[in-house]
Amino acid sequence: MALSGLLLGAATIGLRAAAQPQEQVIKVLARRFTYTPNKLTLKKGVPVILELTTADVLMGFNAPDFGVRADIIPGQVARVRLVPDKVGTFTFFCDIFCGSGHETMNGTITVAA
Ligand SMILES: [Cu+2]
Repeated sequence: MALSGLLLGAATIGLRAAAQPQEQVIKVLARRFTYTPNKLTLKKGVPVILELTTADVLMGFNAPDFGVRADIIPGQVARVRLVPDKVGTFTFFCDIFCGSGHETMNGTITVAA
């Protein structure tokens, strides 16, 4: 009885995993005063996970058009989910002062239909 319940549970988890495709993970490395990559190309309606890390100091990641922002703390991975819900080219930028050059620390998110 207990065993069959366990098996049923395992099968349900399997089905759920199959029904929901894994979201693409995009790693973005920040360093004074750039992001790598600094151009992201996404498809409308296909959410992605951004894994943000910094090679040197505390950085920010802000993509206001998609309501996404994060602190990128040295030694940690900041994970944010971005839902590209509109087509066009949008800017993301560092919103934590990180030195002279900070003002030009940005990149673009291009969303295609
Ligand atoms: Cu900065």
